[in-house]
Amino acid sequence: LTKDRYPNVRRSDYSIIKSNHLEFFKDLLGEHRLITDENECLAYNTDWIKANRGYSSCVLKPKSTEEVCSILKFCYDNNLAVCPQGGNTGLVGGSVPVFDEVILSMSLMNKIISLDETAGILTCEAGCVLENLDNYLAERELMMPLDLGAKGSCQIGGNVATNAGGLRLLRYGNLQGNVLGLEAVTPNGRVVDCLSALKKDNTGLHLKHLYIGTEGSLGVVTKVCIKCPPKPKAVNLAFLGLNSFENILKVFKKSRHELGEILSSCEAIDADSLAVTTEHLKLKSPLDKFPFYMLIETHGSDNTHDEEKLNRFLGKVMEDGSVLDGIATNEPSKMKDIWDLRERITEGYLHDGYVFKYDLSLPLEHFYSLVPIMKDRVGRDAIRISGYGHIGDGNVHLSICVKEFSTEVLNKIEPFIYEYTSKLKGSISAEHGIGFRKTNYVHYSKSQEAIDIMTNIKCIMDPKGILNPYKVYPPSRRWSNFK
Ligand code: FAD
Ligand code: 2HG
Ligand code: ZN
Repeated sequence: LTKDRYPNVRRSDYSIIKSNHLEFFKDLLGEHRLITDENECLAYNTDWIKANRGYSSCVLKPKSTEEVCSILKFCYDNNLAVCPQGGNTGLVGGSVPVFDEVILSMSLMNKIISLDETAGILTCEAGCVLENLDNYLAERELMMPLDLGAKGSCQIGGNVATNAGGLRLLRYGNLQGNVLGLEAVTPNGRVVDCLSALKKDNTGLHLKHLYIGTEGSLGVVTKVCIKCPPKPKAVNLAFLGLNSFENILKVFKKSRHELGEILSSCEAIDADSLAVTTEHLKLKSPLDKFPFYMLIETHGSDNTHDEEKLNRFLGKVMEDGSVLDGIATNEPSKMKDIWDLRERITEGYLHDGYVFKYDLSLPLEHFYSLVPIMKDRVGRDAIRISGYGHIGDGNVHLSICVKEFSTEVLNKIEPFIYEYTSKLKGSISAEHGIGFRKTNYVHYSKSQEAIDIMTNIKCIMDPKGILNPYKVYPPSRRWSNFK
């Protein structure tokens, strides 16, 4: 990992951090919230999957919106590039610097501001860790409207910035719907107060959407106001073994009809994906080996009703042969063990080698089609090729694992995989975003007009291009417009 490891990306002419800049940050934050030590900076420079690394020598940890404003105003005036960072669990290289951008870590902005228990509306700072928020709400019989494997580290601000999807989007919807309001700071240090707690507010443009899913490229999210559903009184989980992808579709369709309003999650896993958790992480599967597995979860308010409904559904899918074996449970520890088999696949894959990751939306009938195609194209060069993900949302996670990164393998995968997705009118990034890794491929999912509008918005909101440079926007558009 050297400084020139991104041969196709040139550092733009931002200022290089100097002692007078560091003096300013030290005066503002004190010496403990300014990190300059190379070893300490390393974790902030390296992403979760260890595929992206920057070399920033300046990490800043503000504790208030006012401090974020002062930092951004100073960076803007001094032409210093900035990389906002939440829990650093992003999977597309958006959360770490590409070169020496100042890292703005939001981790100390972690206070809960208020909770309206009657309406289920939480207002908190952006650096709150998702799991902490969920635990806080659970004590008050509420829950966060999203859940993902990274919940122990990811922050609500990062979730909002990426419009994270997760395991229950099918039931609770995405953050574009659940975030009622937010506060953000512009690249030149002004506060945009859209921290509305109203469910209905059609007063002109909904500016919050400039910050939801734009990956820290237009502003830094400092506070969030979010709708929180009641914590379900009854939770049930089924783990099923199946022999074909066609049967996964049949079972999903049936689950929608039979489970109706209580269906809260529907996930699919193939045998090779499950194997990374059973082999590398030594997790135990409660079922024998099958080509495919499904997790089907229900959230409801009456366990007798839900259990009866789930059992009736399971009886039907076993009787018609689409499910070969399965277990259902509502014991919390057993449900957690089953969820671990699904949620820890990303982690398990890290033990295999280098993983080419694709996070695609595809029409349901094509959800799994790329796995056999890729097995044909990449063949023996790969250690493992597998597909799993949010079947209920049409979002497949395709992983192609090789011993170590190889351009030859990459060329067998890309741009083919994007062309394929584009032809089927899918999305080249269903939930992880564009970040640094996918900027060359935006056009496979967006028209030229749409890209022009995106770029124009970036130019208006961040005319010097100091926020998260080299990311989100296609390079050709980026450089000509911003610098
Ligand atoms: P970071 O990784 O720190 O940052 C992500 C992006 O947001 C970066 O571009 C960063 O600059 C920007 N950003 C962060 N905070 C702010 C802020 N306050 N203001 C402005 N910009 C900001 N993603 C899903 O969608 N669904 C999943 O199911 C899912 N599962 C995952 C499971 C695992 C094990 C892992 C490692 C990741 C998973 N992810 C998933 C990806 C990732 O966790 C999400 O994208 C998450 O929302 C990122 O949050 P974060 O706080 O870690 O943000
Ligand atoms: C998940 O659904 C995440 O587990 C991560 O979105 C997917 O690692 C991946 O490719
Ligand atoms: Zn996912």
